[in-house]
Amino acid sequence: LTQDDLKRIAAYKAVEFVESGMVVGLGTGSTAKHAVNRISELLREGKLRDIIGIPTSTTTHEQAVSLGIPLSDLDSHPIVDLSIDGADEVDPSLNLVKGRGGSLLREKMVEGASKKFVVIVDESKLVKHIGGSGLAVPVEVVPFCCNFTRGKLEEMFREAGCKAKLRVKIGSSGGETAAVTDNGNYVVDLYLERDIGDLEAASEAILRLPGVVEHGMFLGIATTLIVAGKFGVTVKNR
Ligand code: DER
Repeated sequence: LTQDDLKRIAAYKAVEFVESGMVVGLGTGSTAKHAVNRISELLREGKLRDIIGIPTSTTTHEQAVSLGIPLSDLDSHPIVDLSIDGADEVDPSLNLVKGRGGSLLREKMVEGASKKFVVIVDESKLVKHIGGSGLAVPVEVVPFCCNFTRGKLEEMFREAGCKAKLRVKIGSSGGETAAVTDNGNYVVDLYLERDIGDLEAASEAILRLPGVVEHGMFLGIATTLIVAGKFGVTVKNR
């Protein structure tokens, strides 16, 4: 089984929770993509009806449009029945790191408005503590003086050996430019060497910084975790 097979197995398992008539938050990333495909398949087969999708990124919006899934938004549907999305890291308390795909703000808005949020991962995403994978905790920041904000974030987590880096992409001219989110903001990635300890305190400290829009730690939002591994797929409720 490849990693993508595991992602698809987890995604298909999550779609079993989708019932006809639901308003469903559609996640973003290579795992959530399989869930969106599966929902469209069941709609085509008539096994699901009257689903309204709330996409968490323009990428997912385009995928869902191409698959004919009826879409709406939080303005029209402020309460979402069920969201399905991947994660970059999951700790034993179902706290997540998300946003390596840059969609964390809309994901947190949709998934935070959901009665149920089912996280779908392959087993490589499981960590002992947030930031433990050595990969980054993303923070969405306004473009204005983003280096000032970057410096403040790095200082804030100095104890955890934090290196804060502005996320860049290769522009059309071949040079590096700041990556821009669906909302026109930038992303600062926090690379941590040690556990940051109290996640709630860290979350509040980050959000207090003027210039910060949102961060990619999803604390107490996920309700169900589906993990696909070489020994099968498990479902764990919070
Ligand atoms: O960027 C994101 O928030 C994605 O949902 C990420 O957390 C998981 O992406 P993946 O399923 O491609 O690993």
